[in-house]
Amino acid sequence: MTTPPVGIIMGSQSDWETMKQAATLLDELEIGYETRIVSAHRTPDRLWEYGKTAVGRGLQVIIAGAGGAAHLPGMMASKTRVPVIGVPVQTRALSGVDSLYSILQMPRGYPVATMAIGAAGAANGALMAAGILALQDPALAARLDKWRDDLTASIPEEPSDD
Ligand code: RP5
Repeated sequence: MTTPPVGIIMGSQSDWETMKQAATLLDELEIGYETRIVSAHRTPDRLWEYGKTAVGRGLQVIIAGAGGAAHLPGMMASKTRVPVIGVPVQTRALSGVDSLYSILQMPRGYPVATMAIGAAGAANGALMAAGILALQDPALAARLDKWRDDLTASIPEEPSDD
């Protein structure tokens, strides 16, 4: 089976609701992806295997979402040089600030491109991945430019009561 360019991974089934936003955007931009539940704490061997094989399999970007003690994106970045985009999933206890801090503050040498908390972060993760892939793919670059132009055109100049 051919490996798609993007891996969307998440710490739990409960993260899928958020991470779906990334999948939807990749669909819109016609970018191939795979989805996996890879938990830093519950399935550490799966995380290790995914990271160890990422380059060899041909993954080009990994979008990793997790909540709470969100170690998945950082641990994945420690295991592979494939760029990791981290999505802090919103939590009930601390509103996702816990996830954000867990993902954001990486030590020198192992970067994670950290997005905003929640759904917007997941969507932006996909757009960030698209921007990286578009550097080497003119057709994708054109689709991404059009997506951005369409968004701009959809913003009204004045607010309405409807
Ligand atoms: C993290 O714990 C997951 O990324 C998830 O956001 C959070 C809660 O997981 P569940 O208890 O809902 O499976 O590992």
